[in-house]
Amino acid sequence: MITMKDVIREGHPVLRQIAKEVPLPPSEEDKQTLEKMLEFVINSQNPEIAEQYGLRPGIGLAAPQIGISKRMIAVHVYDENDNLVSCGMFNPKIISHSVELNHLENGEGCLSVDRDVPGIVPRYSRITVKGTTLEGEEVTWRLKGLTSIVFQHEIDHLNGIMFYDRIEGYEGKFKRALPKL
Ligand code: SB7
Ligand code: NI
Repeated sequence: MITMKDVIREGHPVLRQIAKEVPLPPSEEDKQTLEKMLEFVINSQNPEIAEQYGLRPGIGLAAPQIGISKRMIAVHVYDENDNLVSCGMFNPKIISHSVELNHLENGEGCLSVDRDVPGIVPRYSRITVKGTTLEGEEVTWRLKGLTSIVFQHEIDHLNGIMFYDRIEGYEGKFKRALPKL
């Protein structure tokens, strides 16, 4: 199983690389990796398992965070209506987004960042994301609220972007300018 010792910390170049598209249908190996990523995210939210293995709770994980530069993310999050979004996704892509922005009141954190970085991380309020699920289904989902923010955070990892790159006025050793589109 994946534990914190598998999680790559900031400063490692893999977190700054553009992850590669996963050829579809995914190989058995890629599928297994993504299954393990989702298992990690779920485990991290289980107080007993998290305590036993020293996991930091997380609501998402991107493959580059375990040193695999491929476009795969896992998300396990309850939205504001308590609906659960729990999925592994290959090649997630934001195909449209709102003009309106949103942010988490208490900022964001990252399993690859072992410190608090306070500040507002501007995100789109709503996104439409397209991708292929762990089950092999090609899906197009309209997301809002926390779920939308997690997907944006994870897809940023696939593009080598850290959450603090988006914090205006934050300056730190690892901060980078946002890439131009
Ligand atoms: C706050 C936390 C996360 C996403 C959005 C807001 C996830 C934290 C875990 N990760 O580092 C996943 O990349
Ligand atoms: Ni992160």
